[in-house]
Amino acid sequence: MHKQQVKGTIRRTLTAVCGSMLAASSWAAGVAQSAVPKINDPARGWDSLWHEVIVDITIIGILFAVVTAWFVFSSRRTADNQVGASPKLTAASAVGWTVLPIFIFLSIDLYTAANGWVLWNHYRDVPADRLEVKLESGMYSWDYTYPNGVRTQNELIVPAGKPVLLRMTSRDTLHSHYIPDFRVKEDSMPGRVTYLWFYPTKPGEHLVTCAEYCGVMHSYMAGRVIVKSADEYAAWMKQEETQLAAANAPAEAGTPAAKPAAKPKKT
Ligand SMILES: [Cu+2]
Repeated sequence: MHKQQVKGTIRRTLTAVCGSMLAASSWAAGVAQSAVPKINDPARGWDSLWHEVIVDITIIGILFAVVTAWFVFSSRRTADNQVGASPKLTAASAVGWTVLPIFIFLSIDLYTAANGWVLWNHYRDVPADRLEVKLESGMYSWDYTYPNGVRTQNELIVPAGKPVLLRMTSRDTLHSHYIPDFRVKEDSMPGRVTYLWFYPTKPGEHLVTCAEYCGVMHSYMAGRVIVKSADEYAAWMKQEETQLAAANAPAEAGTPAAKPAAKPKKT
């Protein structure tokens, strides 16, 4: 009796200690996560899902090849003029041979589909801290406009370490803005705004191409994403802003000068 009471006390103490440790670790994990905002880059999820699909279909392919080879071997002719006879399956084995493969295939399909759905939601979940650029596509160019009015054509220049959101539309027909390295592709179409986002982490250049047949020059509709370091990007943007201001200056200076000329003459 006394031993049972001691055992009970030890069990309760262990449960309480383990529970406290779990609570403390999850609290610490929560604090760590909130302190450093983590960007859930869908490109990495895309890669791991692709890898998973390749592994799955390889295993299934090998499995079916082995089973088929076994059937071919076990059903081979063993004597001259042998007449084959198919074995009668019992009801249980007939159902087993039908249901089990279906169950295996459907389980893998459903599992992959569920992972694909989670990944798709990551693609739609744009980080709040981002660079937002407008894109107008047209036969045959990609025209980007930055928030400060700076424009580029066929070259999207972005800083490393910041997610980039493209809000896209088209001035003529259907195009598809495809950046293979960042695992993103989204249609741009007239009369509608679509979006995609990607996360460049280090300086480099990446191909942009149109993934929707849009006309005879479709295959020439290529561009680049140029990822610069944060400092280089800031310097480039400053230079572009200066050029933009200089280009707009004559028009702005001309506006007040035109006002007196517009005054009606006193008679
Ligand atoms: Cu196109």
